[in-house]
Amino acid sequence: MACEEGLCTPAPDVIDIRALQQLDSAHYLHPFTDHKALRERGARVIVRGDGIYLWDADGQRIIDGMSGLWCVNAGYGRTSITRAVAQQMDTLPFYNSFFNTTNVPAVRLAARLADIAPAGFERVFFTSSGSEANDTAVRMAWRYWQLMDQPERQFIVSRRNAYHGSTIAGASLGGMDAMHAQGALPIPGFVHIDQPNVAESGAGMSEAEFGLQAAGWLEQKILAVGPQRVAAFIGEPVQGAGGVIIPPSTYWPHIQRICDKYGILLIADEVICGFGRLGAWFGSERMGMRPDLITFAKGVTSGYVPLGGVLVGERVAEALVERGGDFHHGFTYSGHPVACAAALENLRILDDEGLVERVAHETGPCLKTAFARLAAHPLVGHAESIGLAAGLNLVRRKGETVHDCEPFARTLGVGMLCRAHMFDNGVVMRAVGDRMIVAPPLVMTCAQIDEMVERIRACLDLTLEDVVGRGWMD
Ligand code: PXG
Repeated sequence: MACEEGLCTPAPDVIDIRALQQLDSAHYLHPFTDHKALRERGARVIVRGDGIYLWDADGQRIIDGMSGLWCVNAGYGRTSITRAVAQQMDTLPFYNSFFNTTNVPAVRLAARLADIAPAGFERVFFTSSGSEANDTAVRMAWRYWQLMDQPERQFIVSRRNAYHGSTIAGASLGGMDAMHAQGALPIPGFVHIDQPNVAESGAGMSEAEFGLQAAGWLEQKILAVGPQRVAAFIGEPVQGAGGVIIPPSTYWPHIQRICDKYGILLIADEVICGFGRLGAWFGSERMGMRPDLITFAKGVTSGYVPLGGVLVGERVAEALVERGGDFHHGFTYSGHPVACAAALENLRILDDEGLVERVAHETGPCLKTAFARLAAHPLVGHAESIGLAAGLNLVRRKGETVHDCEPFARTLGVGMLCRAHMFDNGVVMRAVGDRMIVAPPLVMTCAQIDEMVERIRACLDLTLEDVVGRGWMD
């Protein structure tokens, strides 16, 4: 039916937007979406991207402050990735890696990833998403302990408010109450500790002290479960979807000590933090972690084609490879040649253009300075950044420290109000409650960071007018 109406052709100038929106709401179930509410509004149709910009079907140019969904690290419009993909499709669009076969891009990518990964990571297992990567890491952790003659080690410790994906294991690892509440999650054996959120829980102590205290929650959980029953702890170096929650510098080193003390595997979920987001190839390096498994997705291909995977450290690789025999796990698209070709070209771009170093030494510091300026805004209680990820808290009353700020009542939905202004004014910024976050493409220049931040400031002004007008602020 869509084709009869001419809607199969993607050229934006021939798209009847309203008709497309109607078809969208009639047929397309979007992820994490209230469809009844969406039907009223109609979805925004994004038709084109170039560099840090997107265009919608109404012709509005939008600064993509979220890199698609934390993934378009190399920016839009990279024709060399398109060419690599087309060439691979012409040569070999698909072949599987089961039954003693392999393909050229998958092998080259595995070797390239071993090159850029932290020392001791020589092997990689490919998936098509971050959720599958985390499921794979859990299955590897369980298999590892079986092979170590400790099969009772089955508990996985994760953190509240974490996001690790939407498969059954991913959603169980995640600490999102709303996801669990929709039924039968988390599955048994997945337990959670609180996140190291300074603003929320760190009152009355230094950041360094709070980092140690928050890491100590892991030890308490291990002791409560029984150390001989815990398989692994999983965490993002910096929590992304949870709201760019940057832990104190003492946190990860202490988590590492605790994992070492009890022999527990450490899984770093680098789905967001990997491939330059924090100004290093992997966030683990930046945060002082020595993980056993690293899960990745998103930035490995800059989102051009779906790909994820698990980098497997020495300890687990030795057991799985040398003693494990057949690992009964895998996906049709593990090592998909087209996805791997896209990743190889994407990694070449990140490397040749020095984008990871640029985040560390140039654009990361620019974002930090720009967000520090936003902290002076009357609505902003607290603003911070790391690499090219940043967050600010909207508050009813500012205070001397983050702990003295008075938040808005959650039910007012001030974050969503602010996000709507961003949406209308051509900048994508996410709202996590009343925390507003950005994670722009790594190609964003300092001048473009200033352009983005000035738009954000204008939208904060509009939000301020709203909340004052509604009597929500003195
Ligand atoms: N781990 C982390 C840390 C993620 O951020 C996943 C795993 C799952 O990846 P896949 O490829 O299966 O989606 C993610 C995904 C948001 C948002 O609102 C973030 C993600 C996905 C959807 C929404 O910030 N991250």
